[in-house]
Amino acid sequence: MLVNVMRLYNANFSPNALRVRAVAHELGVELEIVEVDIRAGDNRAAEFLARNPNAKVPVLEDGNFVLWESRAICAYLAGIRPEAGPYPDGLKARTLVDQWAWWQAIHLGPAMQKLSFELFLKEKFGMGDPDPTVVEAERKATDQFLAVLETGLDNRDWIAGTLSLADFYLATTFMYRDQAGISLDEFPRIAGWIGRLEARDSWQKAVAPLLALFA
Ligand SMILES: N[C@@H](CCC(=O)N[C@@H](CS)C(=O)NCC(=O)O)C(=O)O
Repeated sequence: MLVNVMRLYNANFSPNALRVRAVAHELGVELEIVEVDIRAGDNRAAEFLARNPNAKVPVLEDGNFVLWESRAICAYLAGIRPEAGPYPDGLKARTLVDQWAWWQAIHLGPAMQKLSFELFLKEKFGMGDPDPTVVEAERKATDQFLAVLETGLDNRDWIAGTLSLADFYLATTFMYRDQAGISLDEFPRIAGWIGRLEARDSWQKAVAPLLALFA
């Protein structure tokens, strides 16, 4: 029987694509990776825009079914392997995963991304000096959000109780923490949690192509 392998339109530098690769490895779902060269503008080509009019990676293609937005893609993959458990069926358990997922997408993620951009990626891509006003505001916001996450990890190894999609979503936010000068010294539970997550085979496999870019 011919098995249809799903295709992931990916960019190795992208934390949004990283979260999909990590979840796919965790689930044991095989993906055919199609690298999209963002710097060369491949994401603005008509063929790509037909798949995602936002001109962004990641995009998943499962036969004729095309899906964008990394968290939606992760939820779809988890639905293919429900027995693996990172997106539980129970209403309360699933909604807790969603709670942290939305919070990461709307609050923690943007604050930490802006800090990483100002303090690391801007220079890396030759886009000028950090803006001190943005750095100050986002550092303050990041500290407040990290305190919330620290409290959320009280008495638990994983943010929603058992390992879930939310842990992977949150973890991608921490990708450039050292380069952005985000210290976890005052957040020992976060430090323990990210250490556990980053030690997983799935994460190691997914992050390798990104680390290679900055080696
Ligand atoms: N909310 C989207 C964000 C996707 C996104 O911002 N992708 C970036 C790479 S990290 C991208 O493709 N940027 C290309 C561009 O904007 O030109 C998701 O989670 O998938």
